[in-house]
Amino acid sequence: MESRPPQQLSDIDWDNWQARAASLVFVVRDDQVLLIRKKRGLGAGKINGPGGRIEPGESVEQCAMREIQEELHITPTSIELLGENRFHFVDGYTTHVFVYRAEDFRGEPTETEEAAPLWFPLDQIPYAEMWEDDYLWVPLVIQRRCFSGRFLFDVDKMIDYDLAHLPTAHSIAKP
Ligand code: 6U4
Repeated sequence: MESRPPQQLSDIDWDNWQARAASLVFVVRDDQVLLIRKKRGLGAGKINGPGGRIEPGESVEQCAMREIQEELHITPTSIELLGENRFHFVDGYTTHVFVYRAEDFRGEPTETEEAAPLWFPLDQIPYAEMWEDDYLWVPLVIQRRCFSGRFLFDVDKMIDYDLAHLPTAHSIAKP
């Protein structure tokens, strides 16, 4: 049956919603955050955290560690899960992004074919060059608070969202 594209979150059947998991990692060190200029894939040209989609057989933590290694050639010494964001695009694309914070890493952030590293002071995060939802929840990552968000996008325009603060990350179910 042909159905109308969703226009708001309530048009989506969230009980049966499915998406490939993905990761984002925000390294926060010395009052700065390490971001990337993404050079290819979804969101190319935007500034974001390093991350990408899960591969068969890996956990979402392993995905987060692999993506930051591939994109910036660094290895976080530890990562902490803080949030999850469900992104639904009106064309039907979905991605379930698990958001991590790291305090430190080994290696030197290095530009690769996928990404260029950029450090920003915590009070100068470049939201105008990031995905439209990021100003809503990146501050929670900086404050080390937990959250769960759902976002409806038409290409890169956010048309609806909700964002819940969570007391802990325990209620986030990982694949
Ligand atoms: P691979 O090839 O797996 O590295 P990539 O293009 O990075 O693919 P994709 O296309 O599924 O993966 O996009 C997932 C990545 O894009 C995750 O790192 C999260 C990020 N992303 C997608 N929509 C986003 C949004 N609205 N806000 C945000 N990050 C988003 O902050």
